[in-house]
Parts: sequence; C-alpha cells; structure tokens
Amino acid sequence: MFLFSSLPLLLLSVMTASCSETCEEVQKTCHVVACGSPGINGLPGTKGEKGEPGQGLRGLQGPPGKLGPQGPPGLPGLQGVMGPKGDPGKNSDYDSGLAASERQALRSELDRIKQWLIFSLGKKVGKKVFLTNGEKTTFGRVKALCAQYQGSVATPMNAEENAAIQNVAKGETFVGITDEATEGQFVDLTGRSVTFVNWNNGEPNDADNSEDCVMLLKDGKWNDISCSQSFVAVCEFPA
Ligand SMILES: [Ca+2]
Ligand SMILES: [Ca+2]
Repeated sequence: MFLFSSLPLLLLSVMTASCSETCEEVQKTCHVVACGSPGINGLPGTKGEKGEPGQGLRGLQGPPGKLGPQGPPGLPGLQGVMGPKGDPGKNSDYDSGLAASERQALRSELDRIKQWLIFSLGKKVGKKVFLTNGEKTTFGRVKALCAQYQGSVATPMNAEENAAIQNVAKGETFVGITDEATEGQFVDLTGRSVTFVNWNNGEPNDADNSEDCVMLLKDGKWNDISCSQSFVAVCEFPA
C-alpha cells in the first residue's frame, strides 16, 4: 500500500533531477555559441530633437556703428537750490578818491566833446540833438543809419525843432513822418499822429498815389514824397 502510493512521487523526483542537469548544460552551451542565424538590420530610427548650442569660441567684437541722429532736446531741469548769500559788493566811488576823481574827469571830458560836436556839426533843441553825416539816401537807409548809432530819423515836434533840422541838413531832408500805414494819416515812427505840421501849399498831394514819406524843403516847408527818393540823412539823439 505504501509503495503504491509513493511511486508517482518517486518517478517525478527522478525525472526532475535528470532534466535539471540536461537543461543546465543546454543553457551553458547557448551563452557561448550562437544558437540561431543572424537577424536582419532594423529600420532607421526617427530624427532626434535639436541639441543645445555648442560651447565653441565666440568671434571678435566688431567696430562701433555710426553715430545715430541727434535726439530731441530734453525737458528743462528742475530749478537748482538758491546759493549762499555773496559777499557785500565794493563801490568803486568809495574805493579811492583817485578813482572817483578820474570818473569825474572822464565825464567832464565827454561833455566837452559833445558840446564841440554840437557846435561844429549839429543843433541842440531842448532834449534833442540833430546831427547829419551829409549822406543822401532813401528813407529806409536813413532809418537804418540812425538806428545804427542808437538814434532815430529827425522828427520836428515844433517850429524850433523844424528850424534846427533845416539848419543842420543845409538842403532837402527826410523827416521821420509817413502815411505808409494809412493813406492820408501821417504818424511819426512810433505810430503817434503828428500834432505839428508845416505843409507847403498844395501838400500833401500823394502824387501818383506813391508819396508816403515827408521831406523838408529848403525853406522848411513840408512835401509828401516817394520814400525811394534820396535826401540828406538827419538823425536825432537824446541830448
Ligand atoms: Ca501818401
Ligand atoms: Ca507831394
């Protein structure tokens, strides 16, 4: 009974022991020698992703580019803080008696020269001095000439000034009066209407519709005349 029931187990043990030795030999042999025929090469794989930038040497820096156009001016800056109070100034009049006396001498010398100038060349009436350089020129040039010397075109405000201009000019001369702005309305060069007039008979007549300046005739009477004509330049200066 015992032998009958144990026989299958005994057979299984014998088969297992026999098979394990044989299979190990087969496995050992297959690790060293190829057991099958070589396979066929596989298909190429898909392209990989782009790699990171390389770490090669960088090129040399190029020369600076052209200067760009000038930009718009900037906004004005903030007002600076007030500086410290300065030292008291020095009055040259009090620095020395010599400087003050020199200043007085210079002032006196200038006054004498002015008197000689008026005596020889001009006329002084009230607070005006009339002078001429004898040049005969157009009204526009007379204006520019007088302005160049910080004066203005001689403009008679009364009979005495009219006579002084006549005397200085020693001929026909322009006066600083026009009706260029409004025909028939004569004003001085500051735009004020004239209150003193000395028109010759029949004047102003605006002959040929082209007479907008005023000239002093040799006898001191006035005539309206073209500004492009040329007469003696007489200027007036503060006395
Ligand atoms: Ca006129
Ligand atoms: Ca006229």
